[in-house]
Amino acid sequence: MARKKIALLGAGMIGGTLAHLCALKGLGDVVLYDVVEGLPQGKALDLAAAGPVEGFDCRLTGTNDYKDLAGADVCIVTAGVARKPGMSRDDLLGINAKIIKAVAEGIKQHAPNAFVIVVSNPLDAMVTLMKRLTGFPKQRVVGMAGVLDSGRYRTFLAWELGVSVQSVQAMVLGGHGDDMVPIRSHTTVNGIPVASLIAADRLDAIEKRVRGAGGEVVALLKTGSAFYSPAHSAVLMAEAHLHDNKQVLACAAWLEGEYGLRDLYVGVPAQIGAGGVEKVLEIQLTADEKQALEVSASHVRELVEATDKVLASA
Ligand code: TXD
Repeated sequence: MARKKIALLGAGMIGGTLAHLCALKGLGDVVLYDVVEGLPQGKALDLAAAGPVEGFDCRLTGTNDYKDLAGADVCIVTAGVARKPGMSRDDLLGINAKIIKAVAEGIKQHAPNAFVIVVSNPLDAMVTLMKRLTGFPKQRVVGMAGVLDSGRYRTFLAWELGVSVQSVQAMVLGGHGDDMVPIRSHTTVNGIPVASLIAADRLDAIEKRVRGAGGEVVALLKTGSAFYSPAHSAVLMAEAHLHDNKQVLACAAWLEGEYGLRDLYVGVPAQIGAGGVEKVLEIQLTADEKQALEVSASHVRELVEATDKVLASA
């Protein structure tokens, strides 16, 4: 059976890590695209030489030409600028909206049947733009943020309890911003509700750290934002699609009434398989969680409106 083709739009810190992970996992042939001459080509050539060492035979190609996206099964979009210290994700909107517009047009023309995973920030607005400009169905355009935010939540809880991260199940829903919503009521340690293991004030502190974890990495790195964990998170989603393993993951999915929300992307539990976003799962939320989700969703709407203004004035 022919290998699948994964196109990575953006060959920066996350894009390069994505290429590395796709090759190591044998997910398929990889095309790295970027606007910077030589960057995708150099990373592809470098990674290819690891093939004999690690035993992967996938083809790795670097390009500055959208035509090389032809036939991609999956497109993962990290094109854009990343935060610097003191910047919010929303501050990236002006620049990244124009970049995502160009990328969406490239994908629409050259990879019209691809499953598109958007990573670029501000995530919820950029994935909305991607769906609108490609015209792809909601099943084939999804945003990556919740898998990362849930991973951060799981990690901090595991550290607090001194248990394996694999024993902690948790989801962070809502927009990928400071008002993201850790769903404490569905967070467990091997089925044990976390609220029975950790005091409420400590859980408040942990959840506050989760909301600020992206900024914490930016402040430490000073030159950019997190890239290893975002890349692993996006690859998990790509793998769920390519292997049709129907994982239920926190993803930015297009809602049409679920959770009382309509016509916008918000982080919700979604089943990812060969059909892309195959379904959105509606779970029982506490009154506080429901209200927090609505607040987060209203922030997403504001971001989408701001994006429309940026593009209208471009
Ligand atoms: O959870 C999440 N969704 C977030 C997303 C987690 C972390 C980072 N988040 C965002 O991903 C971040 O705020 C950025 O908007 C993207 C990519 O982050 P990365 O760290 O990979 O940024 P880099 O290293 O600057 O790489 C971006 C690349 C860079 O090589 C540019 O030359 C390229 O994007 N770029 C383009 N590629 C294709 N097409 C166009 N037009 C383009 N413009 C810039």
